[in-house]
Amino acid sequence: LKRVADDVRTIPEEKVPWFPRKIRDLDKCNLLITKYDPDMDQDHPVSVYVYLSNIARGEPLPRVEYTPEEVATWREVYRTLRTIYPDLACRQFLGGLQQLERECGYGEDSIPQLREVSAFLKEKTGFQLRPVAGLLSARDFLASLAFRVFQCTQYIRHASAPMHSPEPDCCHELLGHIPMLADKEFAQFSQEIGLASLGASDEDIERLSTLYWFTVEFGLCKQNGTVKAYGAGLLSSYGELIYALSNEPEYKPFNPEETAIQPYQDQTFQPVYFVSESFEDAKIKMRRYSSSIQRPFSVRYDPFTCSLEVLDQP
Ligand code: TIH
Ligand code: FE2
Repeated sequence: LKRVADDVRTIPEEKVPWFPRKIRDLDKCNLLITKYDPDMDQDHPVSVYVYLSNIARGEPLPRVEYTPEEVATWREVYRTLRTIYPDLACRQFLGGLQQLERECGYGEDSIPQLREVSAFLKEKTGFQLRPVAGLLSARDFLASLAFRVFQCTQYIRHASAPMHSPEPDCCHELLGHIPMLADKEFAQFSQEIGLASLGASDEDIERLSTLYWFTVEFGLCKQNGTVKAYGAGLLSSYGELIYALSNEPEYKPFNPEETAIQPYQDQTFQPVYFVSESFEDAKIKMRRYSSSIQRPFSVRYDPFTCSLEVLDQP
């Protein structure tokens, strides 16, 4: 499925894939890639609330009544992870989580609602949340980051597998991603990946989503001489967080050219993790990589109008 922008001037044979220009256009960025049927997946059942994401801009985020069993799953996930965060999570994550606990009702007793969390984030870094019914195409998911919009699942993993889920669920979004997105530098890093993806070729999208995978989802970074986790897929999985910092897997220094082509694993733990010297370093390297991606135009985000300026390269 490819939409082609008719309003981007290009030389004829170089078609630019359609991309959103304003935040409202994200209503069209909801292409689900897997028809994930939890009843068919016996290994990894989840209970699914299907809220389709064709929610017009401005409509309040839907509230979910979680069942007592679901809250019990959240409690177990929260409690076990909370005990190991101080040793294994990066500083930015711990700071964000503390703020969420103080200001946004985070704790083991209830599953935070996207509506409140979105309002919290908006104040911290300008990020906002949108509900999504399952896995999105990489192109659509990355495009939303360009507008500081984070597409979130709202259902929770099955009670039988609290320590690792092969698919994102609300534990992953709320515990893995949200504390990081409350950090200004990390929010910027995330948006820049999104901006680099707009109108990019399928091959570049593949490389950018691999980079996203090994940084935002499974990234490690050095802090005060020790390696800490900042990737959301680690910070929401007790099993993989312990494993990733156990010295058992392979570690490689983060280097976008190499990281972008590393094959990855989405059903079980990663065999390799990439370690950044610092956030600052990851951001600089990623920027250098992004600016090497060839596009017949350049984009600039206007935060006042939440829209893009698209400029033809001279
Ligand atoms: N493995 C993560 C967890 O157990 O929370 C969820 C995912 C992250 C990235 C892909 S699936
Ligand atoms: Fe994620």
